Amino acid sequence: MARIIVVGGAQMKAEPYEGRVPLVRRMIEMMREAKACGCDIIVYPELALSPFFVLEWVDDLDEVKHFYEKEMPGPETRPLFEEAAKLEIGFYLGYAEYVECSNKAKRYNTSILVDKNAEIVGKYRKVHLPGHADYKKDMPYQGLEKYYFDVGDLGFGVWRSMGGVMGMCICNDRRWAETYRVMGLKGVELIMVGYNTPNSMPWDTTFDQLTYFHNHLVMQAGAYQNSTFVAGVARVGKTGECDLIGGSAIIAPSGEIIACASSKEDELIIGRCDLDLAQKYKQSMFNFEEHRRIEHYGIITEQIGATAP
Ligand code: CDT
Repeated sequence: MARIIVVGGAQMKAEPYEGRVPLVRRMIEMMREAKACGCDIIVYPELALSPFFVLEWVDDLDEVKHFYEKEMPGPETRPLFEEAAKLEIGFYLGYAEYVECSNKAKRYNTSILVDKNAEIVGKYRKVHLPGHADYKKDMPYQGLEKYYFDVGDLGFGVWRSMGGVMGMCICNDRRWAETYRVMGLKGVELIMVGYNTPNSMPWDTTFDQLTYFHNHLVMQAGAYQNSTFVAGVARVGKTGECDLIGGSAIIAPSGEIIACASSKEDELIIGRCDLDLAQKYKQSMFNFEEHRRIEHYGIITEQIGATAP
């Protein structure tokens, strides 16, 4: 018997920021659409409750403190949880998180996995923070994730939920083989990833014409090499000078794209994911136990610092 989970990807347009309430209202509308289309879970973009504020410098981090969530759910996000419980639909939500640890402020780029009872079953904090921590004067916009966030401290977890083994990562994480492999080693069957990807990388424009290609390349490779579905969901549209690429996609363990956004607007993409297909690949081509030969790969530290011939 197939183990089907219907995944909705809620690609969302960056509108001028009006606050959480209108944003949550839009998210609820997309959640209702997803439910009407038979989805079991809906995936929202990275930092879905704020603008992509890492593009601009502020002298004092307090100036952007209203973009961080101190509690989840809080008063303005609770309606999303209530609607999810009513509709019996799960969700992945990316947001900026603020916590105090031994009187020290910590800021994370976070995602949560919420099940069909509106219970938070998993939390992930972004590990691969791109860009820089200082103001760069000659760039059209900044890429200040290292300034606004601490490196995530929860590792790449997986959770048994909604009939499968679920994993999460956030945006730049999807470019790194380790992200998928760690979850692959833990048996992941569906990886959810929200992202905000500019069509021009402000610190180096050399590869700009390849940004859309690279987006799909990494998710397709990660899916295939780790026998998992991947649902990548973008925020789209312009924030100042920065235009985001879009290209939300759901990818099968074969590496094939099974759903892809065709617009740069709010758009729901839907993938019917048979998690048993992930198991088929895990038991054959990518049976790690049978075919993976880590003891023969060479000691990684020997290669660090090697010079080119
Ligand atoms: N959000 C995120 O991680 N974006 C990076 C590019 C940042 S450029 C300001 C990405 O890898 O898509």
